[in-house]
Amino acid sequence: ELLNGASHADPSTNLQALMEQTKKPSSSAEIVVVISNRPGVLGLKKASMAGIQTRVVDHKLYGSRAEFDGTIDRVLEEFGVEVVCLAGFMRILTGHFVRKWNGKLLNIHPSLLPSFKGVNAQKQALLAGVRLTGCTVHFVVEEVDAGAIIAQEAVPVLVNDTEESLSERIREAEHRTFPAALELVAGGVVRLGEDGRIVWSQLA
Ligand code: 3YE
Repeated sequence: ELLNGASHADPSTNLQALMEQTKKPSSSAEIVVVISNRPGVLGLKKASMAGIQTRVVDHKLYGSRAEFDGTIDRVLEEFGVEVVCLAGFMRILTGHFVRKWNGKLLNIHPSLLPSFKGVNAQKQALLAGVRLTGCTVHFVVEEVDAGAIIAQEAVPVLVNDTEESLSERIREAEHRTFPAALELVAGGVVRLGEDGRIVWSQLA
C-alpha cells in the first residue's frame, strides 16, 4: 500500500493470522477445515474465500456437550486433522474430547497465564494494576486455561488504557503468537510430554 509502505493489512482476527501464516511456503501447517459453532460468522466467509473447507456445528442444535463435541470430533476425523487451533472459539470442551485430542489442541488466551484465567482477562489485568500483561498459547486440558504453555508475548499496560485499548494491543500480539506457536507444534519443535509438560525437540 502506497501511504504506509505495507503491502498487506494487519490481520484482524486470529483465524486470519493463522491463514496468512499457513499459506507461506515455509509453513509446516496447512489449514484443511474451519469449523464454527456460530452460523454466518465472518471467519467462515474468509475461509471459504481462501478456498478452505468450512463446517458449522451449531451448539444450539445439540442436547448435550457430549453430542456437540462428538460432532466436532467426527468432522476433525473426516478431514484427517492433526492439530486444532481454538481461535475465537468460546465453548468449554468436555474432558472426553480434550483427552482424545490431548497434545493436539491449542488455545490462545489474552493474558500471561497463569495470571487472569477465565473471561475478561484484560479487565482483570486493569483491575489488578499490573504494568505488563500479554497473551498465551497453551495446550488444552480439561481445566480451562491450565494446560502447558507453548508461547507467550508480553504487552505493556499504559496509564490511560481502557479495556478496549488494552484488548487491541493484546490482539496484535496474539496475531504474532498464535501463528508462531502453531509452527512450533506443526514443525515438531514442541510437543506435549506424557507428564503434561512441554517437550522441546533436541533439534530446536
Ligand atoms: N475447554 C477446556 N479447556 C480449555 N475451551 C477453550 C479453552 C479450553 C476449553 O482450556 N476444557 C467461557 C469459555 C471460556 C464459557 O463459559 N463459555 C460458555 C459459552 C459462551 C459462549 O458461547 O459465548 C460455555 O458454556 O462453554 C476455548 C476458550 C474458552 C473460553
